[in-house]
Amino acid sequence: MDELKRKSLQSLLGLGAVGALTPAWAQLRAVEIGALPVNRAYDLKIAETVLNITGKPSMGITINGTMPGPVLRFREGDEVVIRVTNQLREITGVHWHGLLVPNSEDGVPGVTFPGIQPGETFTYRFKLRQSGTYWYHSHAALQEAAGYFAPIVIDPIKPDPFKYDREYIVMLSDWNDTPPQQVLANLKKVDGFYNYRRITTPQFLAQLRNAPDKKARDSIWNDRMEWAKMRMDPTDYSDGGDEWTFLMAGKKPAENWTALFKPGERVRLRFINASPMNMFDVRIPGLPMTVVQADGQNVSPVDVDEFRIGNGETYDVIVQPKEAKAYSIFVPTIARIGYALGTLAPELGMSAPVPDMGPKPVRTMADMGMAGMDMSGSANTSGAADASGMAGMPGMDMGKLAAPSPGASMTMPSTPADNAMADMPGMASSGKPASAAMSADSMAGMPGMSNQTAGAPITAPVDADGQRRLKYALLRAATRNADNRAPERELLVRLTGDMTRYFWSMNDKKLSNAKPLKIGLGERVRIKMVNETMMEHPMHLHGVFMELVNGNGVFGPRKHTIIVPPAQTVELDVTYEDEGTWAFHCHLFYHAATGMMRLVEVA
Ligand SMILES: [Cu+2]
Repeated sequence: MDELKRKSLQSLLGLGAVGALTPAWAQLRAVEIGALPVNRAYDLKIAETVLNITGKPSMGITINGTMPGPVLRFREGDEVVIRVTNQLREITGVHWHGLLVPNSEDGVPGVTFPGIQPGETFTYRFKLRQSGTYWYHSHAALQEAAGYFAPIVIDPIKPDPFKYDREYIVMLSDWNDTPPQQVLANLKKVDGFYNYRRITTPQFLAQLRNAPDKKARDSIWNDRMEWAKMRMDPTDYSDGGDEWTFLMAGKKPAENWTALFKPGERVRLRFINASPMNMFDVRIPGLPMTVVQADGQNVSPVDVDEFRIGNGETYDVIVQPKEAKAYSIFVPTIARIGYALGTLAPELGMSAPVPDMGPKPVRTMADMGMAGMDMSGSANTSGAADASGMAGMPGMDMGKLAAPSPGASMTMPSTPADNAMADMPGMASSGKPASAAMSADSMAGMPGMSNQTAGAPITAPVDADGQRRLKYALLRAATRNADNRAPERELLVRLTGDMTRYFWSMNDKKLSNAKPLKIGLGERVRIKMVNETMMEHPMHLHGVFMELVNGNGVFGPRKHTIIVPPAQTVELDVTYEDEGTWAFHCHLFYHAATGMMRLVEVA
């Protein structure tokens, strides 16, 4: 046990910290949301608590004694009151992730309010202007990574446009026995070791373009990929010692958290990625999922076998298990360093086979938008990645492409080719999946489906490995966005990283060195996010929904968190209706903590 950890535990014992409880909603037998009360007021106590996740005690921060904390179940339109008592030894603040609240209630200490002092109680009050699946977490210091988060469910006034018989929350998280302060220190330490290999993506692409021949290109590529393999996994800094555990409803895979169903029932699963440092690919082998909601907002249903969920995102899916058997809810991290696991079953004590995670994914030149390069010999990703990377690329031989690497290409940005895929008539209500064997060129030429009404079912195209994966281009808001004006202005936000020490930034500046971005109240602004790094960044904007520009026009999905894949550009439109200074940051915890955050002044 390292020094910091020992001290933490000693001081905790001295303070008489108690062991953790299990929240009612996350017992080993999952509690149905329908059984939880709908309230207008909640009292939350934030405290240090000794947790035992891995078999040895370590310090966590709990809400009302549990990790994750209690579900807040509300009703849309209600005026709610949440009293938060801070029993920590430092300032705290609770942020309601995805909720549209007045700036003073947004919970970011030092930005939207002074924060909650130790021993004090702060009362949040706001009216709920939305329904759906959300969550709440600390927005102070390094608290969130110690387990300080929990779900929010807001029942709609008008019933959702889909039916289900039961519903469960599936909250995903990660855990490390090492205290967050030490994890951060380790990241900074080890990253320095790899510094000499670190170059920015624009430099890298320029090097590839300028290489004299294929051999030189391959050499540059391979060298970079060695580095990228390490960096793809945001937690892969450890030479041993620090181990991550992946949790579903706060439970380890071996605990077999189980949600019950009766065969034939429609079950709504509300997935929330509360993980500080890991993104996941979610699948339930043998059970197709219909995505009906993204980030709390209803979308036109999309049938998929798998979806990627970034830190902070939520997805609601409907499944209909027809047989009286167990199904694994299998949730590997995108870097395949481990998985969270639970079971859907007709009775307790059942389990289903756990699939192999497959190989660790490898990035391809297509992922990097290097469409003009000779791709032969490189492992390839599938689906939209092919189309987006290769559309318009003359002479590209699709036949050379090898088997897909799982997970490397799920969530693609709104490149023109990506949009074109969403416009494919084959993906409309016919139920006939679009073929992944189609060439990118023929996809790009498809006529649009802009006349399609919201709500028509879509089937995700089949990737080369037979799996239908959700892509951002397939997300279509169930209702038209309120503001259909064209953007008046474009804001460029480059996602960047420092070359000499572990910190992440926006437009090359850490939060501490940067001026706030300015957006007018009611101004229609397009934000263009350009990822100049080799990692995904799940970007979260407070105070407004981002309307993703993905080819669906006024039906662009409303999201509070958007993954920007490496070397890709993602555009979104916003219209702020609440003034104040709002946070805009990467939801990878240590990215935000080291500077990948901006303030947005809305006035
Ligand atoms: Cu990031």
